[in-house]
Amino acid sequence: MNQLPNTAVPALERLADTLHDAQASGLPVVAPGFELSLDDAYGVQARLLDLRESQGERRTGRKLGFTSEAKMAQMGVSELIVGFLTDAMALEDGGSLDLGPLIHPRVEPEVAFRLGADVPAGSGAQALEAAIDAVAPALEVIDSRYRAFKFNLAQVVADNTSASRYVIGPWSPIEGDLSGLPVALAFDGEAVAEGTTTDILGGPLNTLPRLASIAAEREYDLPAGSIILAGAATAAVPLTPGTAVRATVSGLGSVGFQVN
Ligand code: OOG
Repeated sequence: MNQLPNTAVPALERLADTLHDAQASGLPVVAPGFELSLDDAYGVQARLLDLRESQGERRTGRKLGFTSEAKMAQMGVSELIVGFLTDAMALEDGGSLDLGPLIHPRVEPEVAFRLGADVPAGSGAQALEAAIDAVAPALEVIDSRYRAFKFNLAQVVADNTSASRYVIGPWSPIEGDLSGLPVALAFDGEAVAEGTTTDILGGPLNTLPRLASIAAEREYDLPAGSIILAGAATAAVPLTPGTAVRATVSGLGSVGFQVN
């Protein structure tokens, strides 16, 4: 037989394929047993994006993770990470989320930015900040493809930072530094998590230089219209069927969806 031994298939490609299949099937996988560098992990993530684009999905932006103490403490990691967003992950404000294809989804209240101009790779923090034209309250649904949400930093980067779905509320122009705004997450009208926008790196605008440096290092552009999720202000809360979910960011408004 001329069959190639398994080791001939690069382990990183196999990891990307495994994570892609887990996301599509809703069946979790065990985190890889081999040492994964952060560089390799971003490479796996880039392959996941290629796989999704080859299936017709379109990039819509980037999301940051571990930008608050609450999230770092919840997950036991301490470095900011970036993942990608696609149109297939977007839910309408006021829409519904089908839990069927998901593994163990959790939701987080966030702040989103929108780019009004192209930011070519390597443009730097000032260009990115200058290109932001609006801010909105947002919700992110994360759904680790790893069993029991158990991973280290490189493993969660490889899994596209657990990105699963996102919902954007009403856009408004940016006024002030956006710090100190109370953030609340409610299930069926009852608060389940609370924080303030200061919990996101002292203010969500402070995430932009970090995104600019990761985008420069990883050599990707951020086209006009891109959405940037600045990361959760609170710990993530597990989703249950039948729940009405709403995030409110004082001064920016609110955003919600219904879980089916
Ligand atoms: C990783 C995603 C973290 C955030 O806002 O901090 C994240 C995870 O917790 O599974 O999106």
